Amino acid sequence: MLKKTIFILMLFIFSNATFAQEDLIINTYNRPSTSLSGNWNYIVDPYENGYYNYRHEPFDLQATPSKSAFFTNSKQESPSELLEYDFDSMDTIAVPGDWNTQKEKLFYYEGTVWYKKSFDYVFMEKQNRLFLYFEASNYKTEVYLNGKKLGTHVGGFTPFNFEVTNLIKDTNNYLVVKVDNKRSKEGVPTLSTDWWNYGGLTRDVKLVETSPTFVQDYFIQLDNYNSNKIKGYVTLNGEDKATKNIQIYIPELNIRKNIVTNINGKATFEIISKDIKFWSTKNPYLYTVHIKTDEENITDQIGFRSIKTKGKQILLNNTPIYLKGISIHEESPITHGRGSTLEDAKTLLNWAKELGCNYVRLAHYPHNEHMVRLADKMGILVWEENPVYWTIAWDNASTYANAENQLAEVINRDKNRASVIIWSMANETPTSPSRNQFLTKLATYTRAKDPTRLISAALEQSDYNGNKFVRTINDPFADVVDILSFNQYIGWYDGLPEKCSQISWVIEQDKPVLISEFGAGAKQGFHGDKNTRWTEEFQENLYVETLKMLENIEQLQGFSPWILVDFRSPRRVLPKIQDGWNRKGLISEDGKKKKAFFVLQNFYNNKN
Ligand code: GCB
Repeated sequence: MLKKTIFILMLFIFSNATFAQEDLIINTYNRPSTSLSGNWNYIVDPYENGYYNYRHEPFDLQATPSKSAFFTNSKQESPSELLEYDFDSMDTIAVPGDWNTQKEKLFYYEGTVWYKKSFDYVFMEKQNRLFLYFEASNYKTEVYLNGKKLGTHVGGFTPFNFEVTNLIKDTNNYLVVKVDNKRSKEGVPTLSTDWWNYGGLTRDVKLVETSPTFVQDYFIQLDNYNSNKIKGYVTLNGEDKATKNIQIYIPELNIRKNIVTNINGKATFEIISKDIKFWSTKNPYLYTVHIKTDEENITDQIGFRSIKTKGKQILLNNTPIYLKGISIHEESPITHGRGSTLEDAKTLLNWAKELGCNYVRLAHYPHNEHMVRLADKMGILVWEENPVYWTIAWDNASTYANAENQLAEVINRDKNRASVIIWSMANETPTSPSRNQFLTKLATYTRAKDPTRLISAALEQSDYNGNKFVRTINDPFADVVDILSFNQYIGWYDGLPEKCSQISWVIEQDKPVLISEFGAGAKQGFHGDKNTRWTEEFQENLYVETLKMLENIEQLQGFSPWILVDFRSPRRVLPKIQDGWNRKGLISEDGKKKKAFFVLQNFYNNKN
């Protein structure tokens, strides 16, 4: 009983501490908005001196916080007044952008940085509402506008928003944001990862203006089991949300579907049409869909396709598809920091296309919205992933709530994207009863929230009945997923590439198999024989041997080798070779292709 009470109490504390994702505004991509991107003043605050008083009590919990609290953005009012900060005379940093690659001194910094932006705002219509929308901020974010706390968000890769209608002024608003990227054992991800912990307001921050009652959310997808049916829901937010007329208007299909909201502002619908042109990798057709109310006309570009599995097959529009993929980290090939722009997305996805891909694994956390929007346009299927990576505090209730919240936020954002076909729960997590329970709960939650997509996780392989040369998947979570995916590094962490020819696979699950990772490190331009580590020849040979080995897996439906481009990782310290980079890219960080790129390209070009 006591345990249960503590659990409920923790959930309560946690849910107060995080943003309630139910309020997330969908499709800010196509709504009227004002970006706050540009230069912001910042203060580096490793001791969180602007957050806690000297008794380590948070200023923002005090009835009358002192002017020392950074969120008050105070100014010295007389020459004799003691005040030990001043945002306006501080250096500036660009938003969006990580701090590590913008400021040399902050390259390895993990801790708190305060951001301040002053701005004016004039409403387009007086009666409208205004929301402050963060596309992402890594990792824990406290937001204050004009001296008032708006809330806290936890998680580095998903959007969140706060209503600011009643706080905003025509001139001289000041937005103060505390971003803390300290890693923690209970975090998602946790202490140890193999990527750079870029801190800061890594994606855009914007003001979204809406009418008093507005379209907050919608889910408009093809029915997986009836390809003449588009179905879903629309949800309104506002005082006038009940019994409101909404029209779903799709001009190209001649569809005008009128629906009426219930008391909660929600309307569900089904539309039958025999003329739907299906979205596919070969013809990524997107319809312009209008969601109209008396006050608003929200438009979105939505593709209609079905995705399901049957035995060992993956069916896109009821036709088997082989996933020719590659894994990608969200790192900019242009700035070599956290990627966030359309230009970054174009460079990465064009490389994937050049490689012959029809599929990408966006590892190991949700990437920015440009990536999935562009994948929709380019006809590239997408695996999206929750940052439940390696070891996680499986028994901690708030860790679970955090993981679920991050997943909910990315599903909310991307649930209308045709390209997104897989929600991945986790990567390389060690099996145990509490881990199995954690992941199963996440999968159940995801299925309820989005019954239209497939569930997977990057699992691990193991010896079959103690035989080192026979490999299998022995993981209870394999029974839960729709697609059986696993990472394997035979030839790199496990022997030399020639070992691949000695390995056979016994996979007992009657499910499609996707190899979520394989790879080898190579320094672009370093040459030698095929058994010399770090040479392009080693990596090339590993690809040749691995592709031969994997083709013997009867259920194999594709893979996403590790990885498109070399990426920064503090774990990778070997001088002259790694120098802080994970070298398993098929392309170097400065855009040069390695030999293995062409092995995979050739394989994909010859594969239907
Ligand atoms: C893995 C991880 C990935 C690493 C990769 C590596 O299994 O999933 O995050 O970067 O191996 O390079 O070791």
